[in-house]
Amino acid sequence: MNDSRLAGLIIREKDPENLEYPFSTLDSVITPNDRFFVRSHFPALPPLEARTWRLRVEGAVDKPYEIGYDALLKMPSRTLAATIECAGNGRIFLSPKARGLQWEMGAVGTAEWTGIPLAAVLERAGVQKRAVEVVLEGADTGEITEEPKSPGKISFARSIPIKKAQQPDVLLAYRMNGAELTPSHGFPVRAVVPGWYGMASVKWLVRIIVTDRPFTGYFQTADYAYWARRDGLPAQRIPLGEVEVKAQIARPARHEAIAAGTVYRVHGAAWTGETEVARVEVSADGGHTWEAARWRSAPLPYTWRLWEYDWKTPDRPGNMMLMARATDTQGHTQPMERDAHRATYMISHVLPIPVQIVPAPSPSVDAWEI
Ligand SMILES: Nc1nc2c(c(=O)[nH]1)N[C@H]1C(S)=C(S)[C@@H](COP(=O)(O)O)O[C@H]1N2
Ligand SMILES: [Mo]
Repeated sequence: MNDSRLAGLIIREKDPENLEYPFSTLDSVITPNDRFFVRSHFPALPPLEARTWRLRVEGAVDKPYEIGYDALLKMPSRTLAATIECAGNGRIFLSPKARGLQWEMGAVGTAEWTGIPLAAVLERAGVQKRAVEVVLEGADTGEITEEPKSPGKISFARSIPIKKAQQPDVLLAYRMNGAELTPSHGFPVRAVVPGWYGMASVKWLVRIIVTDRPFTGYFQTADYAYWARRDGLPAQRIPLGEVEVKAQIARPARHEAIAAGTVYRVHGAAWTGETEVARVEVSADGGHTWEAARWRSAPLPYTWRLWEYDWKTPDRPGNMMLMARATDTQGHTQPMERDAHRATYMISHVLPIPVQIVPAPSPSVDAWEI
């Protein structure tokens, strides 16, 4: 592996490959491929080749079939932008410290994906009436030896409801920002499930199983799930699904030094699941007062929107806390407090960004000499 490929990504773990986008470098809607975060659960990349790769479609269908790479690529394709956020993005903000990869704000990125709608691939098989879910299985396998432990060696598999699977925006993608998928991002074909947390977008896709009952596999219920409560009791494991509304500040970066008595352009991105972000607001006083940010990019379905806000910094040096919060078109606003029942995922409360106000630089020597 050529390590220059890692340039511009923070290594959270090398084996399995878990690489983070330095979110403070955000400057465009599309994240370049070599800066797109990587989240993989098993150390070995599955050795897939386009020439021999096969995708099997089976289960509650009339005509199970297998399709190769060239035949799949002959089907009508679509290209759409979608933001993918890992459900563990922002874990470093949890206190007490939560187990799992300590992602800051860069387990998220946006790409333009080209692929075949999953709906078309399913239609070819003839989905039966009893179908309720579609399981997507990757070729990668291994054993999870940390808690929660896996039942021996397993593959990466996740399901989505049949209704979601039949939406035309769910893709079996083979291109990312115009380029062939890289091995790390799921070559030759991956799922892209817009509006859902990243775990649904299964990489190295090799099998699609239409099921007549909910799938309850490891990555569906033991991991990437939370306890729903009934009568005050944890009653049921619910698989993570739709992304929750969220704004992140790119600049200032955490602990950035900012000059007193100036105007600083705060900027970042905001996104949500299957609806749209309606507004972003910024607070510099711990959430007592909020002011509207301006949009810096156009609205696009399933895609983060860049925003900015001109902050008049205080005249005196000291420590400050900046916050941004987003609201979606259904009126959901990010909560100030973390809901502890979500354990280690869905970190969508307002994230406080500490900054340091420092004295404005004194005029330089050159300036004096003029
Ligand atoms: N086969 C397979 N698919 C997978 C994973 C994996 O480990 N194996 N990780 C999932 C998770 S948790 C996320 S957040 C996204 C990350 O996609 P990326 O690595 O292209 O950014 O892939 C998902 N698809
Ligand atoms: Mo993830």
